[in-house]
Amino acid sequence: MEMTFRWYGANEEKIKLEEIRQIPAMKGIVGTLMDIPVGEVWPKERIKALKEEIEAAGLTLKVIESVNVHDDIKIGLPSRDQYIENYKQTIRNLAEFGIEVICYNFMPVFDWVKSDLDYRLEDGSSTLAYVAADIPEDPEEIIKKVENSSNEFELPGWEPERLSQVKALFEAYKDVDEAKLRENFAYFLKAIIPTCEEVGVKMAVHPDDPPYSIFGLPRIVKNREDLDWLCNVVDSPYNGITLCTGSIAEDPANDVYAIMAEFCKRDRIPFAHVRNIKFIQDKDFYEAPHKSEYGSLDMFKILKAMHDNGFDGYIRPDHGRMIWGETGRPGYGLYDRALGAVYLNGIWEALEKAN
Ligand code: CS2
Ligand code: MN
Repeated sequence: MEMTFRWYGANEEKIKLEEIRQIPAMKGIVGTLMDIPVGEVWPKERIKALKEEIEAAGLTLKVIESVNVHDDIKIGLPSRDQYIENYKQTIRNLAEFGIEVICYNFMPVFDWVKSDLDYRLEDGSSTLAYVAADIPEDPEEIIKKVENSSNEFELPGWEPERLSQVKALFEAYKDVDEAKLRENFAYFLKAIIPTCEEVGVKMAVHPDDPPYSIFGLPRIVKNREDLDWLCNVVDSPYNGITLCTGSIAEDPANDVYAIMAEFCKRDRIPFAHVRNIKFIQDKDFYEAPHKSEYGSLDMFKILKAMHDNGFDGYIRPDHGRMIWGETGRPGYGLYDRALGAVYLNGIWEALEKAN
């Protein structure tokens, strides 16, 4: 198990690599190149510069989150073949600089969706929440909502250029149901996984967040059956999962512990996001501090499922609250994620020593 921390880059955020380096037992950065438009090849010189910058700070760069998949691939347009070629080239370029895992998602139009990016907890901290009644019917409203609550930063998966065309995007998806989306996903995986096998990079799909349909859009990475489908459609250890405990558990019907155990055992989890959520009522929830007693998930049970089933990949704390007066990208402050990392490392040490 190797602990990592997501970092968006020096031009994108104020948290410094030197600060991340001071988190006890922090080993690596989960990196990205936020400014490369979706669908374009990631240039080697940019990857090289990112790696050198991170290594100069005493950290490693083995995981990328995300290389986003162009909507034309998800919709299945003729232009997808060119975008797939570009994706393969990006995989090759990343492999050249020692990248081992690429996290991505296959959600139509939106990446994650939350109703509130500044949900106040009793202790005065701020977190992200999903309250179904507060999700507007018109998807354009949710875009405005997210944009307004984050005036400082561009949020990943919410690139303004792309979302400004949200009506056209919805129109383009009108004939894409779950079956069609699955067919397009299979087409994509069959095309790229041989390249991954050749150069030694593992693909790791992030579950849908939330793991059910919203705005009438299909969702196909939402439960055990979907993950099983994924593993079988291209049966390769290079076709894996970013098991995000928070996202999977947002549907109370999902048994996050059993899913974690099964897919660790099948060696399909090269990367895990480990976070807690607290249900408010029904499926409504907020993102809680990592420690078990604050949320609805038992973090010991999650890490034990990983440990006992041979997990040896990368792990990161997921979203944290904004605490101690920190401001910035919602979910991605320094302090609470650092506390999360230390807590997860503590549980892991106990699991190792108990054996
Ligand atoms: C992340 C996702 O911040 C988050 O919610 O977990 O945005 C994740 O990076 C993407 O879905 C992966 O492509
Ligand atoms: Mn996640």
